[in-house]
Amino acid sequence: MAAHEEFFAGIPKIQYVPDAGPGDVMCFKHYNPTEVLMGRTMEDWLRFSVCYWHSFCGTGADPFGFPTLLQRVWNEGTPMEAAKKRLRAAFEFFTKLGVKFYTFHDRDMSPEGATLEESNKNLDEITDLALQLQTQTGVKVLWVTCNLFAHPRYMNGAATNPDCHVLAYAGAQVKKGLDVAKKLGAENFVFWGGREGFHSILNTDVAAELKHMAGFFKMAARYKEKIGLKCQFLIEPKPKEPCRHQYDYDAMSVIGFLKHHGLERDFKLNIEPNHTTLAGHSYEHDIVVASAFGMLGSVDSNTGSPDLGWDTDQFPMDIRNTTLVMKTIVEQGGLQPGGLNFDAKVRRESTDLEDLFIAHIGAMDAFARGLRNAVHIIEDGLITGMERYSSFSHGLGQKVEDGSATLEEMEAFIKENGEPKVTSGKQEKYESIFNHYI
Ligand code: XLS
Ligand code: NI
Ligand code: NI
Repeated sequence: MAAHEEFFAGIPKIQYVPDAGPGDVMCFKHYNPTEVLMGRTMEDWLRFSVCYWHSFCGTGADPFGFPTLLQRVWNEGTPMEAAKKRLRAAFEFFTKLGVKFYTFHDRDMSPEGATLEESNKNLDEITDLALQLQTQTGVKVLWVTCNLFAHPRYMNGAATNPDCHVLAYAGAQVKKGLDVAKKLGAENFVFWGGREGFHSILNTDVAAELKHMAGFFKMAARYKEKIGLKCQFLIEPKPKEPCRHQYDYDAMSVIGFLKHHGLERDFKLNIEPNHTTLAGHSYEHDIVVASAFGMLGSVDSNTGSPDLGWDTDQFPMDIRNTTLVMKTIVEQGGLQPGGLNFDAKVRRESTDLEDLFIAHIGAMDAFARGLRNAVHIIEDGLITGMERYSSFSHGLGQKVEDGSATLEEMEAFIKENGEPKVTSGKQEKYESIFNHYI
């Protein structure tokens, strides 16, 4: 077999060098994959994944400017040639970086054809190569998703399109996507409803669209069952962009939708913090909310620029944020079969090939530090204890906890005990303790 082109020549496998200096950005200073924390390796707690669409399909083009990332030679050639080169480049990158998972959309892995049959044929050919590279390297698919938002046919939505013909196309595409998930052994399958929403309420039947969306998810769940696909289904909330309003607004809206339609056993959530902040919440908010319902399945670990208010998909570098996220993840016992997927792109001004490494290494180190911090916080127990809730551990509080209390008992309790004492919320105390660990 002919030796294949090396895309990242001169970049060796990235090593853990804990005493490296501040200027050394091409090594891990905190991420030590085999180190065990609270009974699990760092690699298993973090389950990092590289995303295909930003890191291997991105060109740096934006609505105001042409491509800037001109060193991405894997994007050159016919669409099928580029698809194969891109796959080889990606696997070289995963291996050198030491990341065990990747994520992709059907249409960024292989080009869309003129017909569904042609698109499927392209996907078969490219996923044959993907399977071969997975076997050679041991890198696995964290999740697959179908791109149901880029093609013009989806301009009015996919599962919520007013035209059933379009919904059917989306269904056919998802059927193939699920087959591909099975073929490649994907651990999860994501639905991101980019155009499931509206720009004007005047031309939108919200009740009908939500019903169609639920029906669409049920079809997917049934097909998954039928083909014996074992992966976890995930919905990724986002409040807006590209739609003015999207139905999967945030974690709480999606959980409500799933429970309303009896879908809560079939789906969990893939939370992207940049979407959470677009919804007007704090960075960690939806991760905490999804986890509170036992529905945090995976994380698209990125960050936005709150001053811009767009989905800028930057690499997560803020240790406060990663600490809060990892605290939630460790407290729920990990993310498996989900993981931390870098749905993030280097800035279009970060034009060197090594910037792709620097970005991932920096973000992985930020999460490794977040993990170490979270473990310290949990082990010390100064924040997790929260003595504010102690009244629920006995007497009437206990009955409220187990759901057996009545309003009559509340009344009797107040007649006997009168006004509650004023109790300090101690916010600043906990903020000070938290800062100690950062
Ligand atoms: C877009 C979403 C998208 C999903 C996958 O904002 O983050 O990239 O993660 O379709
Ligand atoms: Ni995402
Ligand atoms: Ni996004």
